[in-house]
Amino acid sequence: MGTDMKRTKCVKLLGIIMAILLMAGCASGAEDSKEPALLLGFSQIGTESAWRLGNTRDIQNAAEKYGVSLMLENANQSQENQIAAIRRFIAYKVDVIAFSPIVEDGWDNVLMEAKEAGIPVILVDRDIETVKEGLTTCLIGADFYNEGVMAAQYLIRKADSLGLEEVNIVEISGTVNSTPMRQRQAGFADTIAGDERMHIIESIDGDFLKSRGAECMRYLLETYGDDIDVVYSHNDEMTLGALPEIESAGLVPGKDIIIISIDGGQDAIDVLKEGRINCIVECTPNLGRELMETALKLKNGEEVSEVIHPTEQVFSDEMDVSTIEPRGY
Ligand code: GYE
Repeated sequence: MGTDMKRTKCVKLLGIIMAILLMAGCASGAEDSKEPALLLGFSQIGTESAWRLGNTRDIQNAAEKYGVSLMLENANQSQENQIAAIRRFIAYKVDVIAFSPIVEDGWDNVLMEAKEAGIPVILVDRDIETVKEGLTTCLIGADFYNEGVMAAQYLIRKADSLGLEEVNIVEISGTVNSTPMRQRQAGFADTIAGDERMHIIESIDGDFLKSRGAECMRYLLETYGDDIDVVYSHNDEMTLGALPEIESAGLVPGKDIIIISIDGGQDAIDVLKEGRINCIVECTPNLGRELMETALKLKNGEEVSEVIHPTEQVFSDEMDVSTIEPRGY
C-alpha cells in the first residue's frame, strides 16, 4: 500500500471517529435539553364541557412550554378514578401532584398518603373541604363566588332597565357539592337577597352537562311555563342544552326569558351575539401557566401563594358584542 493511500485511509478513519464523537455529543446534548424540569401528575375531571377541554389543552401546552413532563389522567367524571390516579402518581414518585377535585369532600385519605410520601399537591380549578391542615399547598382557580355576584349584578341592572317588578328565576346548577356549584349559587343568592323583586322559584341539578341542561329545562317549562322570567345556568353547556327546549315551548330565549350563563366558550359567545343569551360571566380555563410556574417553585422548595384567582369579565347585551375577541375554547 502506498503512503498516499495509507494517508487517505487514515484521514477517512479520523473523519468517521470524529463523526461518531460528534453524534454522541449531539445525542447527549439532546438528552440534556430534553431532561424534564419536573414530573407532574395531573388528574383531570373529565370531558364534560368546552371549558374542561380547553383547560386540558391549556395545561398540556403549558407543560410543553415549560419543559414539564406531564402524566395526565382523565377521570371520566368519577371521584374513584381520581383517587386511583393520585395513588398511581404517588407510586410513580412524581415530583408534584395536581388535580381538579370533582366534588369537595372525600379526599383526606389519599391526600394523607401524598403527604406521607412527601409529594406536594396543587388544587386546580376547584377546592376541597377538609378539617386537616396542610394537605394541599395552593389553589389555582376562579373566584366562583364573585362569578355568582357578577351574574346577579347583571340581572339587577337588567331588571332596572326593563322596569320589571317581579322576577322569577330558575337556576340550573352544576355538579352538587362541587366548588363552582356551591359558590356560584351562594354569590348569586347573596347578591339578589336584598332585592325584593327577585325570587328563585327552583334550583335544580344539571351536573354541568348539556343533556342534563335540556332535561332540567323541559321539566322547568312543564312545571312553571310562562312564569319563568330568568334562567341562571352555572355553565354554557347546560345553557346550550336548555335553549332549544325554550324554543320548542314557543318562547324566545333572550327576549321572553333572560338567559344568564357562565364560562364564555366560543359556542356560547356566538349565541350571545345572536341575542339568544343575554349575559355570560367569564370563567377562564387557562390555568396552565400558573400551574407550571407554581409546580416548579414547589419542586425548588420556594414559597407559593395560597390562592391564585385569574381576573375575569362579563360579556352581555349591555356591550358591543361584536368586539369580543375569539375565545380559543
Ligand atoms: O364552569 C364547567 C366545567 O369547574 C370551572 O366545570 C369549572 C366548571 C366549568 O365543566 O363548564
